Amino acid sequence: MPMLRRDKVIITCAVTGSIHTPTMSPWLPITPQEIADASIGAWEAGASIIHLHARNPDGSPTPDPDVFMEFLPRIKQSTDAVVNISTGGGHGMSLDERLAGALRASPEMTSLNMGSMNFGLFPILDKITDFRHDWERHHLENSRDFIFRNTFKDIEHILKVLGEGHGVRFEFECYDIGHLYTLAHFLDRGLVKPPLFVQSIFGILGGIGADEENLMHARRIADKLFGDAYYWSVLAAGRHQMNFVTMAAMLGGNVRVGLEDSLYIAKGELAKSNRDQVAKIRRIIEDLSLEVATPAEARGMLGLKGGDLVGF
Ligand code: KMH
Ligand code: ZN
Repeated sequence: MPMLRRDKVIITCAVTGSIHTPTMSPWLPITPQEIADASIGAWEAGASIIHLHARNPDGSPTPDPDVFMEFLPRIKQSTDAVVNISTGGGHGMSLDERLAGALRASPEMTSLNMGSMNFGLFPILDKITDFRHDWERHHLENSRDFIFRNTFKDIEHILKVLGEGHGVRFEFECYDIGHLYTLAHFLDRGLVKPPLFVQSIFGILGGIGADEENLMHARRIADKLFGDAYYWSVLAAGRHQMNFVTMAAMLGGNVRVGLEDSLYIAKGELAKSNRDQVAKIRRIIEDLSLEVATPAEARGMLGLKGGDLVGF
């Protein structure tokens, strides 16, 4: 059976996201300065790709391109990291809003979510009673009745405006096995080009659960659908983060860590920085006698346009 490609291990760090809220951790990067510093720290520790969202001063997610432009140039000046901008944005944003930052910045990579789904953040409400900001409770509560919309038309639109229009390549976010088949459909139609960077996601309520059987199944089906036309990466939410990415590295995959996906560095211990999570998985990867990819190596593997062709 054809197998996924294995070169060095690409570490992606997703430094802030739009899931967690300021009450959950004092270490969550919020301001442009904090997001830039977190990105630089993650790169110093060994991340070659930085996956980015933006936030307002109160910590709520924002699609405002002006906010992205406050931290993107700082990251570019201080690192050679690949900048990957989210097109998933945050709950409640329209598709146009979700694309605004990426269209302004014309980065080397963006995320591309491969299906519509329920995206349940509300179970976190059981663990927190006092929130620092009113918006946090609403944000979590609203997820009971929110569809994270990524229709076939939406996906085609993103492929056209960012892929064709800006030479962007994609982190294909796959929250369930069906999303792999959707990606295969776009591959069959020639609308996405190998090598694909498939991000298998485990443990989001509404998507596939964080069970090892699912990790193996995702790998098997991705091998079957994409053969050597893809690189596989894995992220898992919350306490499943480190063990799932470790298993992915052992199985020939790449890894994503960062405070977007988990606020913890060990059981019951909040991560004080994105850097610490990257350093931890880097140690594990190297202890497994695997090598971590530099940003230049990641660019070569994924066929990126280069850091000199971005719009920031
Ligand atoms: N928050 C992750 C589970 C995106 O930004 O487009 C998925 C994600 C989506 O990173
Ligand atoms: Zn994201």
